[in-house]
Amino acid sequence: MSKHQKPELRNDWSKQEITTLFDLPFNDLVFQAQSIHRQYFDPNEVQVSTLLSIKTGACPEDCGYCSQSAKNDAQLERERLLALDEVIQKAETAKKNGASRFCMGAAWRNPTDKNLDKVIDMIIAVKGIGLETCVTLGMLSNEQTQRLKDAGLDYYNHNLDTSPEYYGDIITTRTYQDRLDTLEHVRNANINVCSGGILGMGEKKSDRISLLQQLANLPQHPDSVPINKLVQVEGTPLHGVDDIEALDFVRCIAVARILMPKSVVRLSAGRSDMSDETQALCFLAGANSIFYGDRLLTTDNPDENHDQQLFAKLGINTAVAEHYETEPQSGCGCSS
Ligand code: SAM
Ligand code: DTB
Ligand code: SF4
Repeated sequence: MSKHQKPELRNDWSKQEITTLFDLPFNDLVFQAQSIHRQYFDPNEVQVSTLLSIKTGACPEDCGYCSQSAKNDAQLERERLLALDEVIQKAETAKKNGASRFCMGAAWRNPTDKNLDKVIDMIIAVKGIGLETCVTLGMLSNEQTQRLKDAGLDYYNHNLDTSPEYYGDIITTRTYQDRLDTLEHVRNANINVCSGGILGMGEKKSDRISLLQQLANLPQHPDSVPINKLVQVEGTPLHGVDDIEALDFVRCIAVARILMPKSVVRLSAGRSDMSDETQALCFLAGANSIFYGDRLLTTDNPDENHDQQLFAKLGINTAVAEHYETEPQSGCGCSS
């Protein structure tokens, strides 16, 4: 690949190729990731999304990481589906604070058609405020996905979470194939796919490689790839599991950027216990999106002031809307 040529998008990555990337010296890996990043994106721009839990807790699924599973013992106030005016108020605040996208999450295995009617009203109202919309509602049928598309939904978030090999240790109430099927429905309806995973759940390096391979070898790369670091919640089976080392987390971001050059890679949950320096390395490795606002779904996130200060220190601007792809810059960012 010449310096100015955009890397081809591939969907046939082998585990060996991905392992070779992981095993590169750190500086070589991050340099390669940043060089590719510059082919498709402004290196100083980050997209910001604000999250809202529109229906909290009492979820029938048994995801071992999640505060909202009825099968876990996390202390959580459960809430019914929020009223439309409350959602509008939160979205207006998010817009005022500078978010470009509003993501609404519900603790469902899948939405009922009646629930979907209410979520569709929310999507229409949030779009009316001038924000992009994303929802994460669990599994979807083809018909439900089409209804969301007709309502104007921009993104659907549905994560693979981990490797197919480790998956059964984390969730037993739905299969990996169920997740792939929902992603296929979303793709078929032409809604932008947001799909990624969680690191720091006690997985091996081979699981990280396998998760990234699954994402990169989907028929189309997800438009958005959230890389979450487990937020450990007391009362969940994964509370107390060994944390992922910061530099290993950065390596995963870099490999995601190299495998999926055109996807927006989101440095997602887990920033509250990451140093500014680790986050800066994640941006250097190709992360170009975050969740913005002091709350994720049920856990804390850095507040807006902190993120504004970090962006100012790094000279980062926030992107106004999606598809902020820029003209390619030189491969290494140098003037030669
Ligand atoms: N119930 C829906 C589902 O699971 O598809 C949507 C909401 S669910 C909370 C959305 C995603 O949040 C999960 O797939 C998982 O990747 C992420 N997540 C949940 N709890 C987390 C935690 N404690 N730390 C990091 N990520 C988490
Ligand atoms: C995603 O990948 N991460 C977000 C969003 N998609 C829905 C959720 C993170 C949840 C963190 C734990 C919580 O706040 O409950
Ligand atoms: Fe339910 Fe989603 Fe939490 Fe799993 S991740 S328990 S499906 S809310």
